[in-house]
Amino acid sequence: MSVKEILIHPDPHLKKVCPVVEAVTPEVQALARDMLETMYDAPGVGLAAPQVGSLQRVFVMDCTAKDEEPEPMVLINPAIVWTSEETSVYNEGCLSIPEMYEDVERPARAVMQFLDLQGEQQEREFDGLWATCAQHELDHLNGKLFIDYLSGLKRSMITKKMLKLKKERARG
Ligand code: K1U
Ligand code: ZN
Repeated sequence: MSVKEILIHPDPHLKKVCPVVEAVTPEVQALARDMLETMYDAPGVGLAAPQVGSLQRVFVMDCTAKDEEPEPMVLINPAIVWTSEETSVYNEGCLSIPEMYEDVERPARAVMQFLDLQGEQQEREFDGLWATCAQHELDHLNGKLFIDYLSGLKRSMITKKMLKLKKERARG
C-alpha cells in the first residue's frame, strides 16, 4: 500500500468523466486500498480516483467521528438511485482545493448502488456528512468540483489562489 500524491485544482484529470470499471481486478482493489491510505493520511473523509490521477469510477470514504470505530468504504461504479427532496447545506472542503471551504446545498439523503471491494453489488442510504460526502465524491467522477456550485467570481478567485499555491509548491 502507498500514499499517493493528491492533484490540486486546476488539473485536467479533475475535469474528466471517469468510465465505468469493467471488472474489479486486483489492480482496482490495490488502487482502492492506496486511496484509503491516502485519504486517512491527508486527512480527509473522502477521496475519488481522479484526485490521485486515475480515471477509474471509484471513490472511498469514511465519515465516522474520531471517537467511533472507523468504517472505510470503497464504492465502485456508484450510482444515485434516490435523493430526498429535503436538502442540507454543508461547508464543504476538498483535498484538491486545500484550505477553501464554501457552503453547498445538496439533497440531505441519498441512496446509492455500487460494487464493493469484493465486486459485490451493494445499496446504501446515506444521511448527514455521509450523504454530502458521497455526492461530492460522485461529482468528482463526473469531472465536477464543489466550486462549480459557486458564483463565477468566487470560482475564479479560488482558482487563482490554487494556481499560486501550485507555483509555490513547485518552487519548493
Ligand atoms: O473529495 C475530497 O476532496 C475529500 C473531502 C470530502 C468532503 C468533505 C466535506 C464535505 C464534502 C466532502 C474532504 O475530506 S475535505 C477534508 C475534511 O473535510 C476533513 C478533514 C479532516 C477531518 C474531517 C474532515
Ligand atoms: Zn473533493
